[in-house]
Amino acid sequence: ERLTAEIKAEPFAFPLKRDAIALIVIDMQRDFAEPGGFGASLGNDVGRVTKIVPDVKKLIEGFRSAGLPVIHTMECHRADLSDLPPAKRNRGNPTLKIGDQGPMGRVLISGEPGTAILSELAPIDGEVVIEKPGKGAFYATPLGDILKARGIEQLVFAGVTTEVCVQTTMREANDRGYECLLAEEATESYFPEFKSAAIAMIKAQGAIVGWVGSVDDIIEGIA
Ligand code: C5J
Repeated sequence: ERLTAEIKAEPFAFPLKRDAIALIVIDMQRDFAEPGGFGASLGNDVGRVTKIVPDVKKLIEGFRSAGLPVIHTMECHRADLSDLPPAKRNRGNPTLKIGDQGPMGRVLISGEPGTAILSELAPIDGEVVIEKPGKGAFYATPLGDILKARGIEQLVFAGVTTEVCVQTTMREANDRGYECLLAEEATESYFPEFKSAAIAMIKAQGAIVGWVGSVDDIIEGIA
């Protein structure tokens, strides 16, 4: 029998399926959060990302305490760059291109120090970690098969950046039939106005992409 409840959310309550929900934490990597990384090389204020770490941690711990799955993603590429389209490598005129040697190793390359998830938010044994070459976590990854095999039908979203990798993945998930709930304080953008706009467009038209809720309400709902 399916355990159901509701989580307080916008634009209306999220219809929780307690035995079919997972948390997906998008790209909380050093390269997007620390000076000297890829995000900073594009001219961004990475301090905005660091500020959400306590809320992301709280949400991860809420899922772990509830015995529910936590999935992590990392935006990164193979060392030989075979999964990096030139159109992506050359975009944005960054001081450091993907694959270049930077202060934290080769930028956004699998296994390099800067590519790692922030130590406070590191995956623990048994948690799925998806390495993704795109902005969306379903493109060119095993995520869809892993969710299907585990009977996951609903995803709570945290991570960065709200309007890029988080929103792209939410839209990919929504089109694949997942019900998506974004944790508002556990996501951030380098641009505050883009976070607000992404949240507005996600929940508009009766949750056309998904729901938005607070970290506390989500933790209370799954407990
Ligand atoms: C970006 C991401 N913004 N994780 N990556 O390039 O959102």
